[in-house]
Amino acid sequence: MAQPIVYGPSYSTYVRTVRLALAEKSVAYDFRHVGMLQGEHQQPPFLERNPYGKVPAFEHDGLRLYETNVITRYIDRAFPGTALQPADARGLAVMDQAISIADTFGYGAIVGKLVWQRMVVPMMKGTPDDKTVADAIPQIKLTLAEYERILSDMAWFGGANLSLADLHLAPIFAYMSATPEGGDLMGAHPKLGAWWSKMSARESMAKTEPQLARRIPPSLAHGRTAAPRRAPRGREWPTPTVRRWSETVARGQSAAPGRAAKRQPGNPKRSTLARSAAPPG
Ligand SMILES: N[C@@H](CCC(=O)N[C@@H](CS)C(=O)NCC(=O)O)C(=O)O
Repeated sequence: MAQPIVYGPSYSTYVRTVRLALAEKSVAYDFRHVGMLQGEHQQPPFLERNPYGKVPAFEHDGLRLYETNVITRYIDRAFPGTALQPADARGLAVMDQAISIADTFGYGAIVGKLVWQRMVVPMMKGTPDDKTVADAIPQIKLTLAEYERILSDMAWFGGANLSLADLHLAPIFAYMSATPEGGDLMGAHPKLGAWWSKMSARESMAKTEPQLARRIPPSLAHGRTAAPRRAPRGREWPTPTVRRWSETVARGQSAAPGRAAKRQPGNPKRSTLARSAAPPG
């Protein structure tokens, strides 16, 4: 049997979820980078793998898949090793509920707004839009409160054993906890905090640590003013993670200018990453 192939950048939360599933099952795989910040996910040949222009895409023995939920379920069913889905209907429902909340409500507020403004915009020498962050906070608080309630006294999202839900949430929490707001947001939820301590210490998390973008498109970076280096109360800012990220990007930029994302005929959509990076207003 051939090794599966994962297509996408390691810094994508959804790509990391797929890689976490493979790591938890101890499945060897090929990992092919797709430069999302350069718009490669919205150009051929990636569009042949996912015409909707979203990462990740996946291939195994000629079977091509996209949509993280579909890919991770396939991985769990197709490969031997620890089951990543509960056997009972209630556990499965809890797992599905947690994943659905992340997809529908959590990702957009946490990654699309908070993480984007606090980590990606400064990385591109832009000024974070505090209003975007403030607007996202109620939705993030609701999402975390729901996770705290759903987790209840279970060890993992779905019961006594790690499940796909834990792997969907972990990459999002990893980024959120690196923002200045992350500590306070998580501090309000002790069960979630205990879950995160366990989850973030897993070997699979170390194995899938994002390799942050080496370069960003000049179209996104050009003309932006340096972000004010504010020091939120009681917190070093930028955090070591953000500083490493910014430095890596800065090195990549000076070494080799990135390619600007090109619009393709018939595919005029810009990346949501690019869209959200637009200056406020
Ligand atoms: N429903 C998709 C969502 C994947 C997704 O949103 N991926 C993000 C990166 S984490 C992406 O491709 N963003 C690029 C864009 O929207 O242009 C899945 O479950 O795989």
